[in-house]
Amino acid sequence: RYAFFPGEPRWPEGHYDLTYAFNPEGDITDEIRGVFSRAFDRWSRVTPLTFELSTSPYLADITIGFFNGDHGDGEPFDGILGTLAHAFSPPSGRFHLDAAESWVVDGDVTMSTSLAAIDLESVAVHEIGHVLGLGHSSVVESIMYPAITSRTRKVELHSDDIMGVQYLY
Ligand code: TQI
Ligand code: ZN
Ligand code: ZN
Repeated sequence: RYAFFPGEPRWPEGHYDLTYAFNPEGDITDEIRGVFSRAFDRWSRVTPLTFELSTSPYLADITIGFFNGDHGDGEPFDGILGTLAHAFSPPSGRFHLDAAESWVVDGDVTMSTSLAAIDLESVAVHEIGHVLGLGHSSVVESIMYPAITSRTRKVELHSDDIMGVQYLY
């Protein structure tokens, strides 16, 4: 079953039109932009929330960036596998991905040459769940279940994810 962060933090009512931006240090391709756009769409279809791409990471509600190792928030990345990404509970909007992973973008492996490749869209849909206030679910088929397999694509929200996010919004 779905879960929330302690205290059930969420984006406040009246602030449902959220913006997101990519950290300017990254090399964000149109394919990567497409992956995030689709991932946000999956959540906006089942909630009153909307997500619009902004060019300013200073003004955006949600900031997305790829980082290596220690990147200044006390939760360093660890290279290939281990931690892949993390996102903080609302209203932080910080969403970081480990640049050391070989991310699969639209079925193609990019950014490195490891055998253990992780589907970027699957991780994006999961982390956006955290950005919106969802914790981990015990339902194995849900997006918020805390397990992922190399090269596996799991991007469709399960009714458990939808019930969780609709409780918040
Ligand atoms: N990162 C963990 C995660 O996003 C970070 C984390 C651990 C966390 N416990 C948390 C975040 C509690 C919020 C609340 O779950 S990860 C998966 C999954 C990771 C894991 O890199 O291990 C996905 C990133 F679900 F497959 F395990 C993305 Cl999809
Ligand atoms: Zn971080
Ligand atoms: Zn998680």
